[in-house]
Amino acid sequence: MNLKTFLGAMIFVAAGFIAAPVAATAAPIQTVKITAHQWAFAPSVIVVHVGRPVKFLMTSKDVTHGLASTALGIADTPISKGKISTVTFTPKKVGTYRVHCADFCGMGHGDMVLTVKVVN
Ligand SMILES: [Cu+2]
Repeated sequence: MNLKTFLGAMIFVAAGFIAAPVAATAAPIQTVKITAHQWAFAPSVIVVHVGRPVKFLMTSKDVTHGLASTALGIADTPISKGKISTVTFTPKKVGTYRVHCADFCGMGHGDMVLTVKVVN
């Protein structure tokens, strides 16, 4: 190993030490349990943070519901009775997002809303 290679290796190792604490302090994923039922989500309001990944663990007490939000980056995810559906997203912008149930679930479907408040 010549000097140039050695110095290169040392910089590589040093960069690893510098990078490690940054990775360790990254915001841990926020997990939120959500239960859907005709015709509401419980909890109905969820507070999340810009840049912090969020994982929703969702289940239904009755029929199939769903969640989807282009604005929040939530992929269209069905929520079925007796199953746990998960969806992960990272909020990008502060705001209050009204996310409607994405699967027709009966009379009150139009009013079935999950409010997601994105804060810093
Ligand atoms: Cu619905």
